[in-house]
Amino acid sequence: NLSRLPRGPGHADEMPYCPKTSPLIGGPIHVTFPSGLTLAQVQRKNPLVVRGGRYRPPDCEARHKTAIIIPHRHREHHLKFLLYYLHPFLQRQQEEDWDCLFFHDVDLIPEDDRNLYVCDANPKHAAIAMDKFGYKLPYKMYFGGVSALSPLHYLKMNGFPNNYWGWGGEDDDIGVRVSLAGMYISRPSLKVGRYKMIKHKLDKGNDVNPKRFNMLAKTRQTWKMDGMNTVEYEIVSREYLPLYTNITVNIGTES
Ligand code: NGS
Repeated sequence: NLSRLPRGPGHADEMPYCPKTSPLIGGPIHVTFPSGLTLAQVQRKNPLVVRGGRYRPPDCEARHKTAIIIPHRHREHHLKFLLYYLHPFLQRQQEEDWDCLFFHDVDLIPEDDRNLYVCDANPKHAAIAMDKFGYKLPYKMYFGGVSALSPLHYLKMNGFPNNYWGWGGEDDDIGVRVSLAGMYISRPSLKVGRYKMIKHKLDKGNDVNPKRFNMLAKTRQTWKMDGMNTVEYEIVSREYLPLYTNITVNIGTES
């Protein structure tokens, strides 16, 4: 029976694949920010999420495996709200582990269950309708907020640039890399790719980068020489917390 596969090494039990469309998926999500929310409450609401923030459906074999990467610094307050929505959202989509990478701003909350956190044949831009832009794209080439790449997509575009410091432009550079590497940007519908941003002031120590336009003009010349093949970092710590894995890296300073 092809619909039944072993659960992997160490698992004698066999389970059917989850249905192609999860029966748990609803439609729009009403996003509010409960005051006094704690991570302990989020943990209690998500008893099947295990160490490091992992989840697998308890009674079927997931068809999709996604890792959510949420770069952040001094933004635990936003992370808490994101985890509050993201864990139940992903559980309704019946996913586990990963072979697909979601790069996720810490302050964006998905507002529709049908926005599936799975990879497409091409790099996907998921955050196409944000409340602060009136639920439409701010400009045609916008690739910021939430995007999804398979490891193969990531390799083809030589990953992300390493030389953008401060605010702005890095997401545009990544969008340009997608097309320079011969790929297209896929997008969900405007109805589904909706996000609410947690309102906040500009981060301290993250000033607007005055060099970003000059750098963007040169992406075509630089993308093969700067990216995944030149990234340098040092892992400071890796903590397997109940709701997420917290990896702290030292990326040095602007040279
Ligand atoms: C563009 C920035 C992007 C940024 C987008 C939305 O102007 O990095 O605005 O910004 N590009 C450049 O500066 C070259 S937002 O309104 O979300 O803060 O993502």
